[in-house]
Amino acid sequence: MSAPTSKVLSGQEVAQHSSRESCWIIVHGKVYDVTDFLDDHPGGSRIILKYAGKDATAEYDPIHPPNAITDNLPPEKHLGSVDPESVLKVKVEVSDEEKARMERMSKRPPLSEILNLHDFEAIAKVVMPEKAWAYYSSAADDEITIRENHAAYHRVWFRPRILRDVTTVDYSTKILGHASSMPMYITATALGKLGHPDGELNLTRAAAKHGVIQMIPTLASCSFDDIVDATKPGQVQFLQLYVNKDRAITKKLVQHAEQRGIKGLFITVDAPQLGRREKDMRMKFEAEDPAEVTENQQQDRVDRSQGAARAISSFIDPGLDWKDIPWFQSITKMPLILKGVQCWEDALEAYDCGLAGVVLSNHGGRQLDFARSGLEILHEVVHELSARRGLSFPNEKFQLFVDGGVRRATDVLKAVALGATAVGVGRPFLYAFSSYGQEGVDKALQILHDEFEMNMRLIGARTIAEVVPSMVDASSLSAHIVAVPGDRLYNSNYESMQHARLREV
Ligand code: 173
Repeated sequence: MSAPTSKVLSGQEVAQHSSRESCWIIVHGKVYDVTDFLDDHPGGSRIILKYAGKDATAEYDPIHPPNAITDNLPPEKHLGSVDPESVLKVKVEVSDEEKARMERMSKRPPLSEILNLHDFEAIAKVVMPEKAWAYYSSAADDEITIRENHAAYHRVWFRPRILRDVTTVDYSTKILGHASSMPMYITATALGKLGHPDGELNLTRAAAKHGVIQMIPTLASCSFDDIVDATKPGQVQFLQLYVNKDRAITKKLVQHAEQRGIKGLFITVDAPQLGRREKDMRMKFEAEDPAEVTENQQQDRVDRSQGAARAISSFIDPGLDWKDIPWFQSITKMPLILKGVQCWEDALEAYDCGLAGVVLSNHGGRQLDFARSGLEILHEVVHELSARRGLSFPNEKFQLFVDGGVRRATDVLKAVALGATAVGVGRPFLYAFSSYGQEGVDKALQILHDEFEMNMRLIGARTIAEVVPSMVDASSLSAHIVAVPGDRLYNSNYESMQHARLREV
């Protein structure tokens, strides 16, 4: 950790260290000597050199975990703080593209005209910075799985019950024993500040208002403690965990989370290596100035073509194994859930290991392309665990969750009917806060509430316990070719991938 130094430097002094030979940068009012670190920066040296001698906070913030710099630089490289008045602002010319984007921002429809979760995506696509949109929306390889995640819901149809008094309906439930106003939670998504300066705090605040649970990502843009500090009394949060090769770091993080009151640990098991998200990768190439690339190629040893996510995920341990499970059980009393289970065999193993549940998920289609949808896996897991262990679902002791592709309360109700305790929703909330900040997330949650209320009545269920398997026909779920009417809203938001193109000279 940093040796606190009280030295105050002037911006002019910092500005003199603006070269590869001596490179200082300012982040959050602190000055760091990163000369020796340049070649080790996972994102390459070029981006740091752009800010040499200057304030790099705005570039640094969205794509780095908050402590990245203090954790990676030895204390003697922490040079002190800087007199803010004397700092040269990096002159960022507002590009024509950015001006056009701000213009589009000013034309957003009022929230009262946003009717469903698809609408947020349609607005986000045109008002977000291109790179941020590419990062959030991209998925693995040919993006087949991301689309299948949504399409799978079209292969399950309702068998509603009638003439039940549905004057009042209650769709609240319990997730890992904690109250939730709906059978859904806000799932973990990285790098919230790419979409909005308040990042994940938009989700924390809206979750409190609507009585839903937020899963905090390991790779949030806001610090873990800031996200926990933003809760209201009694508000429940879970933590998504990427397991570090250095288990001491993971142990510290997990125990800190438990001590701060986190109520469930969701260990990600589907990302031993980050998937190729080509839309995101192509954006990186297009953003580069060809002249600069050639000039610096020799000096830049790190392959940055796979973007910030790949760079900051290098700590994730591909060696994670079933053998590690007892260790997790020994370091925490929090319920442990595996996130990213994709077949009944692994769900069964998780149950036999004494875990609290599994998330049947393919990481929003961002990892293995042609991974099946969570909904399809759910159906199989319920069947096999009932047959092999006599379990019935939803089950309090071993809970099944699903995520990916959910846009409507009807989607959630289908998963609940098939045995899920709750369903995770990720991207729609990113799009909501990227286009409207916290109010967007509030509105998205309100839309889901309204959809639940109506659809509970229409299927004839007064409580979540009454949403049972016989209320759905899932006979086509695992048939991957079934003609159903296309979802026009979803399809018009889906942005086709692009081929490589000739450069404009
Ligand atoms: O899906 C992701 O983008 C993701 O999980 C991730 C992993 C590492 C760094 C940033 C994001």
